[in-house]
Amino acid sequence: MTMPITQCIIKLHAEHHNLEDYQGGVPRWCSGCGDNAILTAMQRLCRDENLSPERTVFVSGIGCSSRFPHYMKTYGFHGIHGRAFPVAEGIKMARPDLHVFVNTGDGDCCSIGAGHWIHAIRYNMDMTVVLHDNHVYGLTKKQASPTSPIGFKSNTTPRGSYLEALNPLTVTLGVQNVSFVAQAVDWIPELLYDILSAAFHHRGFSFVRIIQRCPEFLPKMLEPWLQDPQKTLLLTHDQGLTLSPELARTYTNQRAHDPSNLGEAREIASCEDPLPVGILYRNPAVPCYENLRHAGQLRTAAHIRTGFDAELDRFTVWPQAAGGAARAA
Ligand SMILES: Cc1ncc(C[n+]2csc(CCOP(=O)(O)OP(=O)(O)O)c2C)c(N)n1
Ligand code: SF4
Repeated sequence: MTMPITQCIIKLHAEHHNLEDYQGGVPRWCSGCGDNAILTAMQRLCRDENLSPERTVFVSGIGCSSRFPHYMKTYGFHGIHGRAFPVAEGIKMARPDLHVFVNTGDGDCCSIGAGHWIHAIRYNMDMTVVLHDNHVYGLTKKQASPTSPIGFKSNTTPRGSYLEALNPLTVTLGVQNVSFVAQAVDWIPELLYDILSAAFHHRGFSFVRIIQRCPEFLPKMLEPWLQDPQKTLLLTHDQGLTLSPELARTYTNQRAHDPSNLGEAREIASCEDPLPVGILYRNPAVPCYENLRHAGQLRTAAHIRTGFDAELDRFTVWPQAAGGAARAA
């Protein structure tokens, strides 16, 4: 049956989304905080992909960056410190049809949430993961995080931190079933957008580390990279990013890198100066856990109810049973 033209127009209108459709509460981040740029890029991506807000969910842990879901007008879950991944995995298992995003800080992901992070990489569920790496615990006012540079003076390391920083890229690239790893910086909006877009289009666990400015607690730290374009190494490839002429003129330090080459991705990831920006690794052939488990299939309302009833029955004490024992399942 064909749809009348008026209904078609109404449907088209209803399904087209503007930027405002994704803009939630007014962000409370400090002025100049890199989280603002990440939010803008993400809202643009949602608009350009015309994602249905009611079929999109942002999941976070705890931290300044984890306030992200409040600022998106989609579904959201501002969760428990370090636990964004298991929540997101549960959502994806129950509703594989949803677009799932995770926003996590370097403390949230690489410190208290590190165990969940490692296993989430291995499960390779289809979600876009944004690591807001500002190298510090921002929300709790300046404690060292695993990615803080050696010598960094903070409330927990008043004499300067003693250890080399953990590298989230090499860690992720070292885990079985890794399928997508990229690095962006909050101050090059064009690349930030393109990298988030590539991550979104990858089917699997897309891990994007974004080097994020925290002017409140590390005001000068990233200044050298902002001042000198030679300190940034842009990764280019026809299977990766293509640069606009303007960007290519400014950032002349470039390297052709095939994102299917895991060995080379690991080598590039271990370099911090110049800072690699682009897609390090992509392997679309890695299976997603939700597909291996056929998640979402057979999950009609009737099936869910039957399963739920059966589960409750297992623990029901039936009055007619001798001695009040639980009925055998
Ligand atoms: C179980 C638990 N432990 C500690 C805290 C305190 N806490 C809240 S946020 C945070 C660190 C946040 O740092 P990060 O994840 O890097 O995010 P940022 O604020 O820098 O964006 C800590 C330790 C908490 N909320 N819950
Ligand atoms: S403390 Fe740092 S991370 Fe938190 S909102 Fe301010 S600038 Fe951003």
